[in-house]
Amino acid sequence: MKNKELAGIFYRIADALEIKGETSFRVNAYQNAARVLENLAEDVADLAASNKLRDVPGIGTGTAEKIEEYLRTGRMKRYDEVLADIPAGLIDLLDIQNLGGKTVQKAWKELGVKGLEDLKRVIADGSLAGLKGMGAKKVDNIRKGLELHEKAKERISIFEAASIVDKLLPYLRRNPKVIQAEAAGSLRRMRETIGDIDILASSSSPDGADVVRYFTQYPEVERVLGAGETKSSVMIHGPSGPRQVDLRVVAGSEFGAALQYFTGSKDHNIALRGMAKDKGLKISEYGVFKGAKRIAGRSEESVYRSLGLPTIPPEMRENRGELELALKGRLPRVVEYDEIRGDLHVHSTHSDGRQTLAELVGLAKKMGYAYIAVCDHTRSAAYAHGLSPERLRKEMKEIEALNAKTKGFTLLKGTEVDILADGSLDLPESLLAELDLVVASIHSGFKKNVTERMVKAIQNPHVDVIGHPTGRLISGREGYEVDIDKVIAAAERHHKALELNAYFDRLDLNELNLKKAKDKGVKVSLGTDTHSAGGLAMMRFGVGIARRAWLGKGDILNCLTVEALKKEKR
Ligand code: DGT
Ligand code: CA
Ligand code: CA
Ligand code: ZN
Repeated sequence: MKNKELAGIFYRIADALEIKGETSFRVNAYQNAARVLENLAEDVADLAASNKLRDVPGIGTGTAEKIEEYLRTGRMKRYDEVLADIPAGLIDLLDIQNLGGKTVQKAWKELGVKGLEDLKRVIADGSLAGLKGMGAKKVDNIRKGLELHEKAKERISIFEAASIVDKLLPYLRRNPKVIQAEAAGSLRRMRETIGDIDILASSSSPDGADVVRYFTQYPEVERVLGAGETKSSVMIHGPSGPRQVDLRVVAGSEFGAALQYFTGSKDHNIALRGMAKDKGLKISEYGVFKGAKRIAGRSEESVYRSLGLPTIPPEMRENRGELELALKGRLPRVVEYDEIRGDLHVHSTHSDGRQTLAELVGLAKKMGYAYIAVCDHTRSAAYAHGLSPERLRKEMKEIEALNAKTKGFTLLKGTEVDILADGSLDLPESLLAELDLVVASIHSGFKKNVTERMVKAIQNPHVDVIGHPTGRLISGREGYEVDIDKVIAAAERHHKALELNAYFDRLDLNELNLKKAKDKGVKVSLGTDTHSAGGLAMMRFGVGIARRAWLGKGDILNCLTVEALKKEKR
């Protein structure tokens, strides 16, 4: 549908007129047209085709002609004219809260401000505050708006997005008018980072205004960016600042279709729409239609079923071949969140973790696990209070004592042994041989023969897993200079596993490398690398990424029973 696209164009025209100092009458006319288009249930192109555009309240002859021109030619003369003599950077400034077209106009004409960088400069040097009618208070508000604007543009970690949504969804579901509420968008697909958070709710009232109002009253809302009858955008407090959350409210009969649509990905949806077309059906956020008749839409299952497809797990919806396989009935079965029996990379107070072994047992049992592998650091990781062979032996004794008095749960004796500069390991062979699980990781010399060192570690018969194999941090460290294809090939040759470190800032290997590993038959070991009490819960992000990489139960060590896991070790 071009509705949104056209609304955006009319908003831009209104913005531009405001900057030019046009009368508010003109400006309002375009804003109203944009709002009408935004809330239009029908496809604007259908209305134009059947000559009904002028019947829509709020769309006059002039607006209708502009819409028709755009639908016909892909351009709008008025838009081009209005924007021609305004620096593009100025238009973007209008997205900033507390900064209106009139102020932008003054800043432009009197201070030469042409974009974001200029705006920051005139705020910093005081010249904006010096303009007539401005003052410190107003500028302070603009500065706050600017900070929010910059924050809102950053992608956030999946952990941060999940923390916001985990509290927001129960709040929404408490409202008696809310039938269902779910996260959609990239969060539901478990992407490693999230642009904005998309929430979908269905409501029992005829319009969604009550639910929208309730949403904007959520105590964690810092600012309401917009609120209409069926949708709203707000900024909500997150662990590291306010983040944008979009809400859509639909009727119960449309919930499945809307959830499917707003989960995306866009590419998956485009491909799905093509498949629907091939079957003579039409799919939209409102349902699946055969002619004018809606044949599906209440549940997501009904939407996929009406197209002859099984429900595709959200994490797989990236148009990477999942639809073609599903159509042939050959969609791979990806690992389920509850098929994970344990965590294979956990730190304790013996090195730099904050939980004692006994506390870890309690936390792991709460997760429903049958085992965890205690993998503390070794001596050369001095910053992490790494263990000497003697201290590791002491830890192993303690683990044995705990296991002896714990039923139905096993602490595996493990290590996260440092891979040293020459590729040798930071523990003697004899000690490595006594452990249940040896994870070998690089923690220093990120640019020094990393590939060779990892391959050498893989060749060591005692090593089971290579930890965080690329060393990248999502928040900003590029990682090792490593040829990951060579590492995967070595792991294949020696039947070793590679880690999927589930800590939200690592997610290493990433989904593309995991897919490569799976295709070569290399097994994957999931570990949260937790150092704190909340850390074990990071597993869900790891499983999400595993599902995005199409890993199944058989590809993952953590799906084995503790007996099978020990046997794997030979
Ligand atoms: P993000 O927010 O950048 O992490 O990624 P998404 O996937 O959450 O994207 P967003 O928030 O722009 O849109 C949410 C979903 O809405 C998206 O995954 C699919 C759907 N959607 C948005 N725009 C379009 C569109 O133009 N066509 C189709 N078919 N779907 C769209
Ligand atoms: Ca989104
Ligand atoms: Ca969105
Ligand atoms: Zn590590």
